[in-house]
Amino acid sequence: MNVAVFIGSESDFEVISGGIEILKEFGVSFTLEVTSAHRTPERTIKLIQEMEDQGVEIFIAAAGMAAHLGGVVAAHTTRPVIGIPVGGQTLNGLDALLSTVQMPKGVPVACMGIGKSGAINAALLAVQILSLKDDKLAKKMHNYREKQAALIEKSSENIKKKL
Ligand code: RP5
Repeated sequence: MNVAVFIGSESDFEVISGGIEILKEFGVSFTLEVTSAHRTPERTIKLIQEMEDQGVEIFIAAAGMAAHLGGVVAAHTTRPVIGIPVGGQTLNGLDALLSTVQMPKGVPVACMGIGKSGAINAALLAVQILSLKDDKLAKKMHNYREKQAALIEKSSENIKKKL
């Protein structure tokens, strides 16, 4: 198992599903658990230990509102933790963004942007970290970037046709 994805609530799943698709696309082995820093604190800590025992190298933590899941995970592992602030509540994710990004010094969480783009970037960042020691994955990432660039060039041609 390479990556453990923790979400604070089942309601977060829809937001992070794009990131899950990326992990699948790149063939990264992962597991997903719903676990909450405040509703199931013991379970969260137990899961971190279990994931480490299974060889998980990177944790992804997605939560909304006072999003302390990333910070709690980071407090219990020295492996990289990527945080995704989930929006959709009263403050549209600004609360979760600040909670995730403003970790006091000493225990970092690599905070992505709010919501669906953040979830996709979290998965891509995880792939990039794993690529450091996996040439096949690095090649896949290179191809992914090339495809993205080709799409932008195609868009440019499409728009020009409309002018
Ligand atoms: C957070 O509170 C979760 O990560 C979720 O984003 C938010 C709302 O949770 P639910 O009330 O939908 O379970 O803990």
